[in-house]
Amino acid sequence: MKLHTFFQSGSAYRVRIALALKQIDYEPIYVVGGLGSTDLKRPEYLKLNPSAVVPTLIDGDTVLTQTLAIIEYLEEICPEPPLLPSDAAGRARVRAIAQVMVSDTHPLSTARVIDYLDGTLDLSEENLNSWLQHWNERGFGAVEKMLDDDGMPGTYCHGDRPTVADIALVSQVFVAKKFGADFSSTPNVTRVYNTCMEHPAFLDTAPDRQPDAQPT
Ligand SMILES: N[C@@H](CCC(=O)N[C@@H](CS)C(=O)NCC(=O)O)C(=O)O
Repeated sequence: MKLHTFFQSGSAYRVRIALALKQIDYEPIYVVGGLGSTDLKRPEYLKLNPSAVVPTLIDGDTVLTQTLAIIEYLEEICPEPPLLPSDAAGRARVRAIAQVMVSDTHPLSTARVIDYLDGTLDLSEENLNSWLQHWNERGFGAVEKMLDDDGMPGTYCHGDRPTVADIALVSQVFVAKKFGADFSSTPNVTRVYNTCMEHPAFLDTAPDRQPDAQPT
């Protein structure tokens, strides 16, 4: 497999974690010039990923985009260890937590959205920071309640082993930390994050441990 990736991409981090948990080897292809760079807008790359984003996973002739779809593909071709619970209600809960992070929260703090707010709409730095804080706090506030309210025991989001929910939570904590998000009012999120960061699959794939990492 080949993975188009960039160290600072929270989305690519998700797929790196899933590949590591399933112990699938891959060849990384690093974005040149960073997120939002012309490298992602080359016609050859747009053929693979029309949204001009990372990650893209190539498995033989199969081109895969969108992290949740990629992770579910990996789950189907390599079921062990499972990243989804065995029961329907559990799978729905895990997917719901993941979607609060991946679908509701992450898109509002991507490079293209920041560039538009900052460049096209000329938002002040103060208002841009307020935007980023607001949507991240809202997303993590929702996940905090989901982890708190339904009494699901365990050290991870759902029981005692990592699932897609943990992958989504950890990658978004990384994104939110870049913007200086405050996690003092989300103890469950912090607890799960700390648990995950003791696991080599989360730690070794972390942005600052990637070969393409640059000083920030
Ligand atoms: N929903 C997409 C999001 C992909 C995405 O936004 N990737 C970011 C990096 S985390 C990116 O490539 N951004 C470039 C840009 O915004 O121009 C997924 O889950 O794959």
